[in-house]
Amino acid sequence: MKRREFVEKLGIGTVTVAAAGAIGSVARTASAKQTHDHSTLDGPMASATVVFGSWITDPPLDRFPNNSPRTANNHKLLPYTATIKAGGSVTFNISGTHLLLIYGDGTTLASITRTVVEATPGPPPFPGFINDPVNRIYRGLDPRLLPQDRQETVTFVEKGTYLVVCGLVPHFDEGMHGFVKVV
Ligand SMILES: [Cu+2]
Repeated sequence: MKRREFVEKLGIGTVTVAAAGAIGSVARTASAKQTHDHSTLDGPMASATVVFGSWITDPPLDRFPNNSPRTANNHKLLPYTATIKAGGSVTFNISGTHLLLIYGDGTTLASITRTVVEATPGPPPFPGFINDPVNRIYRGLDPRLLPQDRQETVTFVEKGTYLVVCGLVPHFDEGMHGFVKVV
């Protein structure tokens, strides 16, 4: 099905035309943002995979049937810098208790305000998460609610160098981070 047919079937086309006619280019921009982007992007830089924490195997680790020992997790982003084309995506392969935070072009670790939320005295105690929304383009799922090991795939529209950080307080404090370069 062609894109225009699809839009018309949904009845979006009529609304877009009416809105654009009434209030001009602002309405057109807003409606364009609400429509899914079905353009294509090819080549090896259309997407990348970043390991966001991984399990250590020296000494050997036995997680069966459901064991995620805090001390057996390697708090690294691999690669440290992933490069993709604008409009592409990065899949973060998350292993362990981590919170994915992504900040816009030019953000540094030092520029993030260390505001802590969700810390609980326990038992067991929980150290909480960093919550600084300034320049933040993405905050991932709460790792307390899920299987710890999961994937989150994020789209990057604008060119720039994005800072990727773990928002779990002790990991943030030790500097668990990397970058996504969008070219
Ligand atoms: Cu972490």
